Amino acid sequence: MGKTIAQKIIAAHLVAGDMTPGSEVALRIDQTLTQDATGTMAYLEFETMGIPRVKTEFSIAYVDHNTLQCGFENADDHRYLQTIAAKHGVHFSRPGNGICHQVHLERFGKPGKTLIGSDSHTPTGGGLGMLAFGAGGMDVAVAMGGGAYYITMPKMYKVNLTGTLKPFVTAKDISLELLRILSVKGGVGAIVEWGGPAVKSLSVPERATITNMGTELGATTSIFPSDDVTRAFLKAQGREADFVPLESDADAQYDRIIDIDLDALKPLVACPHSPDNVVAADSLNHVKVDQVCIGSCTNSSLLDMLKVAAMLKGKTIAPGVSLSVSPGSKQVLTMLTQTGALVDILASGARLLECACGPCIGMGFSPSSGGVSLRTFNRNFHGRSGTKDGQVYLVSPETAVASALTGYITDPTTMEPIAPVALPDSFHIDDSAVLAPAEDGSSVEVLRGPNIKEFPKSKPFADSLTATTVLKVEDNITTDHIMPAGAKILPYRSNIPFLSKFCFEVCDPSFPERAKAAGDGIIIGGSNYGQGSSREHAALVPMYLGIRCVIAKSFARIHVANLINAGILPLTFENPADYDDLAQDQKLTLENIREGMACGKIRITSDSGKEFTALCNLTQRQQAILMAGGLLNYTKEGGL
Ligand code: MIC
Ligand code: SF4
Repeated sequence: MGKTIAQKIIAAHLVAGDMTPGSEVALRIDQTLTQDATGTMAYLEFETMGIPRVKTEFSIAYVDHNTLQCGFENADDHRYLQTIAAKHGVHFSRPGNGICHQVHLERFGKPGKTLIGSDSHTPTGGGLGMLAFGAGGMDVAVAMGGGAYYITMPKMYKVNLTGTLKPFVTAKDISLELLRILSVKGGVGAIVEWGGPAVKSLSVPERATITNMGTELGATTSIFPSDDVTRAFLKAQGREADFVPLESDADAQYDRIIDIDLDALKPLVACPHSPDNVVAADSLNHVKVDQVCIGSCTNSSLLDMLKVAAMLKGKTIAPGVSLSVSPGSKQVLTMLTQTGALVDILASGARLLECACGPCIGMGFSPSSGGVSLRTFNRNFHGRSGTKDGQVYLVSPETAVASALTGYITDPTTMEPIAPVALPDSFHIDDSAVLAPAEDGSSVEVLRGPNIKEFPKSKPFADSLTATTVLKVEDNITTDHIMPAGAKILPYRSNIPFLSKFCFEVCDPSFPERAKAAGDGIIIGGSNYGQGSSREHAALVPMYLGIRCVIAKSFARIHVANLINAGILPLTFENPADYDDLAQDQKLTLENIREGMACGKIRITSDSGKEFTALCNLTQRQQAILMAGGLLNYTKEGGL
C-alpha cells in the first residue's frame, strides 16, 4: 500500500513500534528547537541528564517570548540560555533575531527531517515538508540527549485544495475554514496533509501559516509536500542544497478527505474566545475596532508584511484604532527597510514592535478595557491578550489592514486592489544573530540568575490513592487557563513556586490555596482538556500544588504527554455522564492503580458513595514513567 508524506518520514525515522494508528511509535529526532519561555525549564531538565553535548543533527535555542526586560528576570534567563547553549552544542538565536518558527523556516528547516520544539506551533515547519511536532520541554531535553520522541501513531487526514484564491482571500482564511469545519478538537489524533491541485499556488510562507494554525485543530502535526515551490524558497534562502522532493504515493490511504474549494472561499474571522468560532468577515462590519495587531508566528513573513505595506501605502489608519506591526524576523525587518516598505507601514500610523511574539502572548500591547482587538495571530483564548475582558478576533493580515483603515471589521475584498506581491528571488541573508556553540563546551561557565528555582519533585504512585477533587472545569480548557502567561507572569517560567500563585487564575483564583490545603488533589475536566500550548508548566505547577490525577472526558495531545512526564495520572471517563455526578471537594479513592494501569481501567469510589470506572490508556513506557514519579525520575533510573 502506498504511503502518505508523513508515513514516509515516520518510516524513515522509526526507532521502535509499529505504524498502526493508535499504537505508540518512537521516532529519531534530527532537529530540536526551544524558545525562552519553555527553554529555561527544558535546559534545566537536560542538565539533570548529565549529557555533555546534544546528539541531534541541529539544535537551537531561540529567545522570542520573554523579550520585555522589566526587571532582571528575563535578562538573567537569556544569559542562562546563551551560556547553556554554548556549553552543550546548541545554537543560540539572540533576542531580536525573530520568532522561533519564522526564523527556523527561513534558515534551518529541512524537508524530510524530523523536528521537535518546546512550542506548540513547531508544526510551522510542515510548510517546508518537515515532520515537526510541538512537545513539552522534557521531551525536547530527552531528544537533545539522543532519546527518541514517542507519539501515538496518528490517523492520516488529507485536505484537498482546488480552485484559486481571490485577491485578498488568503492562507489564513484557508486555516480558519478548516477550523470551522473540524473545530478545535477535530484534528486530535491525526496528521493533516495538504494536497490537491491548488497546493502549487501557495508559497512556503503561506503553507507555513496553514501548518502553524493546524495546531489549533489539536492535530499531531500538519504537512505539505516538498516541491518546486519549496525548492525555490530554499534557493532564495541560499539553501537549495537542503531541498529533497517529497510527495505522497498515488495510492496512499487517508482516514478522512476534506475538500476546500478556494474559488468559494471568503475572508473569515474567528470570534472571541476560540479559534474555531469562525464567521464571514462581512457579517461583522458593524463591529468597531479598537486595536489591530499584525505579526506572530502565523502571519509575520516578508510576504505578509509586503502585502500589509502595499495596502497601507499612502493611507492613514482610523483615529480610533491603534495598530501594531511585528515583523517575524530580522530578515523580514531588514528587507522591509531595504525595500522601503517599512516607510509605508510607519507613515500609516502603525507602531513598530520588536521581531518577537509580543502581544500574541500578552507581552505588551494589551487592548483597552473590553477593547476589540483584531489579530493576525493563532489564538484568542480568554484573557490571553493580558486584558481580562479583551475581545480578540483572529484575522488575516489583509482583513487586519482593511479594518485598521476603516475602524470597523471590514471584508478586505471591498478595498481598492493592490498590485500582486511576490517573494524575492533571493532573501537578505545574515545569520550573525545566531551564535554557534563552543567547539569544546567544557570550559564554558553556565550563568544562572536568582530567578531559577529548584525543579519541583513529583511523587511515585502507591497502589491506591485517596485525593480531593479540588477543581471541576468544563470543555476545551486551555493551557492558558491552567497556567496563564503574559508580561507579569511569563518571566517566572523557571520559578514554579511563584508561578503556582496564578494557576487556574482565569477559572478560580482560590485554586492554588485550596489545592495546597487539600494535599493530594484531583482535577475533573471536560473534553479536550489542556488544548493549546506545549507549556509543561501547565502540568508541573499543578503537580507542585499536589495534583496527582486529572480525570477528563478527553485530553489534548501535548498536554497529556506533559501530565505523564510530570507524574500526573491522566484518566478518561469510561462513561462521560459520570462527569455530571462529580462535584468539587469530594474525596475519590483509586484502587489497585498498578494493575489498573496495566489493564487500562481504574475503579474509583467517592465519599458520596458513587462508583465509576475511568480508562487509563497508557503504554508500558508511560506506566513505568508514572510509577517512577515522572520522566526525569524514569530517565535517571535508566529509561530513555
Ligand atoms: C503559545 O503560543 O501559547 C506559546 C506561548 O508559544 C506556548 C509556549 C509557552 O507557553 O511558552 C506554545 O504555543 O506552546
Ligand atoms: Fe509566539 Fe504567539 Fe507563536 Fe506562541 S503563538 S510562538 S506566543 S507568536
